Amino acid sequence: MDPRGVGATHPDYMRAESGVRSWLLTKDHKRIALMFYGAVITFLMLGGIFALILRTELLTPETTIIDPMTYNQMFTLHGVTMVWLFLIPSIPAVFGNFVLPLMLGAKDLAFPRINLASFYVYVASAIIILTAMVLGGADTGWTFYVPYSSTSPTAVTWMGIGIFVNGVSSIMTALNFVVTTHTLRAQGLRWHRLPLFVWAIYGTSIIILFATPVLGLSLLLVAADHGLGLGIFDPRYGGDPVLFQHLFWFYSHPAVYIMILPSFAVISEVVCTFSQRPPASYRAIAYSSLGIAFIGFFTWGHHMFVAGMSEWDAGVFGGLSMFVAIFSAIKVFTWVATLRGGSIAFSTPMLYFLWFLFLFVFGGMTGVAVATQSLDVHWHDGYFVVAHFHFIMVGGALTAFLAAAHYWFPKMFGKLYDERVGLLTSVAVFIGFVFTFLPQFLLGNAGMPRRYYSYPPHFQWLNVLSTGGAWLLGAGLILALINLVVALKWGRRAGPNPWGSRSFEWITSSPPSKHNFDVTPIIERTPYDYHLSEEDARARSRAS
Ligand code: HEM
Ligand SMILES: [Cu+2]
Repeated sequence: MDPRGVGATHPDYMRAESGVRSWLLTKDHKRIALMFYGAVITFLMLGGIFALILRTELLTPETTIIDPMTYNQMFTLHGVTMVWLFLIPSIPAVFGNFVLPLMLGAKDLAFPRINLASFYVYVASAIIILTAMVLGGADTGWTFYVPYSSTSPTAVTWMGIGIFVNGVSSIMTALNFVVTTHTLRAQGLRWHRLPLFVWAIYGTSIIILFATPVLGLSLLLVAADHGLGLGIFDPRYGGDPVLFQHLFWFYSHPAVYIMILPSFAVISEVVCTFSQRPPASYRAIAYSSLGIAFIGFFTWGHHMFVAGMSEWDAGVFGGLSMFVAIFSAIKVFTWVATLRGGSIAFSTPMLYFLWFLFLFVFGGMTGVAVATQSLDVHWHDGYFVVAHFHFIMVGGALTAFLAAAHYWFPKMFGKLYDERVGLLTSVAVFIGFVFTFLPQFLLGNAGMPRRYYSYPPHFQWLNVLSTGGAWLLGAGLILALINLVVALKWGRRAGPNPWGSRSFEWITSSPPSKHNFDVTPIIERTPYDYHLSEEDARARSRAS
């Protein structure tokens, strides 16, 4: 038998063809996923460098390394890079692309060419955004609030166009996932047998399809206001700046779920695999993703409590926002209940799950607090909000990204990484994270505003803690990357299913062959049948 596993008679997808062309023009979802992988990691590093420059500047109350104007551009570039070039595409375009067809027992996504096009549109958007950075950057913050953004002397027009193009890429990927889930499921794979990963990616795709066009068009209009003086939002020409905020947050609040639902997708798989248990309630996890996707569209007003809103409206928006927290809590309780009575393995992905759980719950509860108008008026535009959204977006989405990177590493590359180094880097990431962002809640509550270049000296000690934490976090991430890169070359061979998971992507060899499965699978069970013996499960999920 091939060491890659059962039935691996064909060469794996990485060696099936060779040469640069065979990669750049590939229609294989697995290769496209790897190209996205390279790209999003590059942008994570770029965004990380911007972040370290920002934090280093804030080490002292006055000038440390850069001037105020550069500081403004730096936080804008950091936000734009992290949100649109890393967080939004990361889990769906890399892991979704790679494992979703495998989980469905399909040969590829429904539209392989659109998948490849989506990658190039993403690259084009990155090039436009990078060009804008070189042409003077932007100093508006990632939210591009008008009227400042329509008058700023920086390259706002280019940024707007770049983000518009980026949205096109994400819509193409989302469409592909939705159609694939509907049409390419293996024989026997009913909706209630889908891995929970698929449900959450499906929910994410639905949000992308409804929300992203609104953002794309709003930023295109900002670009037009800035470049052509169109006057949709610019009050000088009769435009309405508050309208911009409505449109921006109509996308950008759901966008936070575009960033976090894929994390839920990963976490659900990790929890079941490493406790060798079915989810405590499959339906609760599956349907709450759809609930979040739906309710997420009615909460955007919580970003505008201080933009002129009646107390009645603020109450309604606050209440609806808290509704989302109920769905998230359902998930959290279900994951924790899944652990009960399981045989738990504290491997690297499982450790990331624990960090995820702590940071997400903490960040989510501060969300409930800021959704209360009376509290938000005090915290708005301060470091409390910065801490809140980093707890969720970095603490939630980045930890899940790292969990996924370790969890599917053997499937993607056929190798095992060093577990001890994995655990160590994971601990460094967590401690670095807590030191970076916990002090920011205190800073915000004490009155330090966000986006400020200098601050009163008595805020310094908290800023020093935060900056030190950021360096440690950066070091942890680099070490995690090195560990995985080393494993690519020197790691031990992984069999088809090193974690003993029952999910369908582990049925095929590691790494999979070009067409995923050598025999078209028939699925006669659920992906969490831990009560079956491994042979039994295998027999119920393979064609003969
Ligand atoms: C699901 C994960 C979540 C993510 C990724 C997230 C992300 C964010 C981001 C990025 C911001 C800052 C936007 C800016 O730059 O101005 C923010 C602000 C806010 N979030 Fe969340 N959030 C999440 C969950 C929640 C929940 C569950 C609630 C309410 C129950 C909530 C309530 C708020 C409020 C009220 C603000 C505005 C605060 C202000 O600007 O004063 N968030 N969030
Ligand atoms: Cu929001």
